[in-house]
Amino acid sequence: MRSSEFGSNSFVVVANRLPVDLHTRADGSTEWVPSPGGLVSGLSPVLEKQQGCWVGWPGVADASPEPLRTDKDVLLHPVTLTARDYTEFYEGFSNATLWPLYHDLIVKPTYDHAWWETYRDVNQRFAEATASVAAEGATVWVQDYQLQLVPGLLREMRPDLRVGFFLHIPFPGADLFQQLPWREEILDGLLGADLLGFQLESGVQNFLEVASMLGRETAGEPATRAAAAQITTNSGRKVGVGAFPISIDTSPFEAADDGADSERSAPATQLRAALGNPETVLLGVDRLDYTKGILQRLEAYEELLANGTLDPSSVTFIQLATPSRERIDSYKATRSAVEEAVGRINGRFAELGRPVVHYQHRSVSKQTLRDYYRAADVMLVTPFKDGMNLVAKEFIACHGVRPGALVLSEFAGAACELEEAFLCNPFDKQSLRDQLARAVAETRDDPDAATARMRAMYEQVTTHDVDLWSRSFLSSFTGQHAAAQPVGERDDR
Ligand code: ADQ
Repeated sequence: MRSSEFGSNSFVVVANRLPVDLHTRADGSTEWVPSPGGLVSGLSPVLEKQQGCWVGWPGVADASPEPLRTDKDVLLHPVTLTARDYTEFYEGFSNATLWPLYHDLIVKPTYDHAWWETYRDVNQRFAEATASVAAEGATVWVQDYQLQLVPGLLREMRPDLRVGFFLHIPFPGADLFQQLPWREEILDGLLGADLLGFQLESGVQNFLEVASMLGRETAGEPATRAAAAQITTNSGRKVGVGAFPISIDTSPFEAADDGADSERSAPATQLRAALGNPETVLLGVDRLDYTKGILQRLEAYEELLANGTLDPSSVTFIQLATPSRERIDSYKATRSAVEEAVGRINGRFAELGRPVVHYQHRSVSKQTLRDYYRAADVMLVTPFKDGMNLVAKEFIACHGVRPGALVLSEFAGAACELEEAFLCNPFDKQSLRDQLARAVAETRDDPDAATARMRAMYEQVTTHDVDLWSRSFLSSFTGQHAAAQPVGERDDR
């Protein structure tokens, strides 16, 4: 590519999805609506601050909208995916091969050579789009498992760029990764970056083992918010590797005027009144994904109602489940099982007009979500495996320093930072039941202890926000590690 063909953007984020999706209204006109998921929640504040360019898919097959600028001055540069790309690249290789493999085989991955070809083609298209918008010497930050070949492709097209890559989901152990027929190609694609970031040190460790297993030289140890480990590529280039735990933009959650600090806000109070003012409100908020353990948490709740530990007249459970990857069989099966459980539990324990489970299969606005976080007493975040889990952090930031509790899976990345949560093993029903019962009991019987836990987690989340995440990653490019807030032992696990 000649330098006269370079773009003008000095900071470019490349992600599978744009932060907005193109929706067609009933009358045929189109509108942009926020797209779901943790990657967008994490990255939007970073790009808005940098006024950069975001390269991504607009969420609809075959759509080719013109680039547009957001009201926060971010340039959105759409990449078109065909219906076939959607099936083979997005639903297929990304979400029926890589997603289950990287989440430790909760369902069995499918290895399909045609899907792989399409994954390669689509990565090529993302790399070309990025090369066309990036200025000479620009910083390009590639996101997540759908685009693991982009760093290598970009290095071939535009060696002038500084390329970082961040993986939002866990990176599996070498014994699992070696199942992947295209393990060499994926490793080479990733090693095209100058800096590779993972959520946790365990992900860095797994990646170093994979690189070493596939014959690359590795040096250094995993560290948090620093690229203290290095891999030497076949051409002799050094690639930095580190753990950069993602977090949230806490500012919208901290507005004291709507009651985040010590009192429940008016909308949250109204929400509880609408529920019949139960003594305890439990809350789950997830994409409807089999990794999130929604069914198992409902079953644990059901068993506590059945054995008398929880009284159906004093407790209610709200489960928000955002529709996700709805055409994939394992997602259809998960939805059916969840909805069957909701019906069964209400059938067994609800009184007229007083369901014990309120289930909503839809996205809600960020403001509504904040009202739910404030209204809830006990938040249930119980994935079998999760890179980080931003919902846990959003609840902590939003609920504030008041009695409350977080029941959190040991297998969510967030468990490394939120030690005061009621940690549970979602593979073990008894662990789920015990920790849920303990959390409810503490919020009722010992509000001081519950507040102390919430305070400790609130301080952790508000001092380790998304700004620290992006600063520490981006400054590791230049070797000047961000002056992190006090990094305690909890950061080193
Ligand atoms: P996700 O698997 O999507 O993210 P998570 O981190 O919990 O999981 O983020 C979900 C986001 O969607 C949150 O910001 C939440 O507020 C929002 N959301 C969920 N349900 C909603 C609803 N019904 N209405 C409105 N908003 C809703 C992936 C990885 C995670 C990692 C993130 C970021 O799987 O492990 O934490 O990326 O790196």
